[in-house]
Amino acid sequence: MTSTETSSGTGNQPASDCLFCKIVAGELPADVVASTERIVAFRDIDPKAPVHVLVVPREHHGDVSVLAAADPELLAEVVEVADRVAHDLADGQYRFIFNSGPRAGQSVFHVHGHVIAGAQLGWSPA
Ligand code: D5M
Repeated sequence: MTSTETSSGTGNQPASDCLFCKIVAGELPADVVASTERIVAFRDIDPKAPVHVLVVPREHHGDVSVLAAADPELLAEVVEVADRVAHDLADGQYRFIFNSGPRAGQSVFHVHGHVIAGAQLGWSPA
C-alpha cells in the first residue's frame, strides 16, 4: 500500500468501506467528545490510558503524510482539537500520536491522531 492508497482506494472522497468515514457520517456509533465543522474526536474503543481519544478529520485522507501534503491547515486544526481535548478531559499533559503505515501500527486507513492522557505515561513504542 502506498501513502496515497487507502483501504478503499485513493483521494479524499468518503469511502464506503472506511470505518471512520462511517463514524463521521453517523452510520456507526461513537463516543464523541469534540466536534468542529471539519473534525470529529471520539473515544478509542480499546483505550490504552484513562483518556484515549481519536481526532479524525471528516474528510477522508489515508494517513498523516497524505493529509500534510493535501491540507496542512486541516492538520493544524487536528492538533488544535487534540490540545483542547487534552485540556478538557485531562490536565493538559498528553501524548499525540499518528501511526502512519502498517509497520508503525496503523490499522485504520483514515488519518487519525491518538490523544493519550490521564496517567503517567511510559515510553516504549517498539
Ligand atoms: O488506530 C486505530 C484505532 O481505532 C485503534 O486504537 C482502535 C480504534 N477503533 C477501531 N474501531 C473503533 C470504533 N468503532 N470506535 C472507536 N475506536 C475504534 P491505528 O493507529 O490505526 O492502529
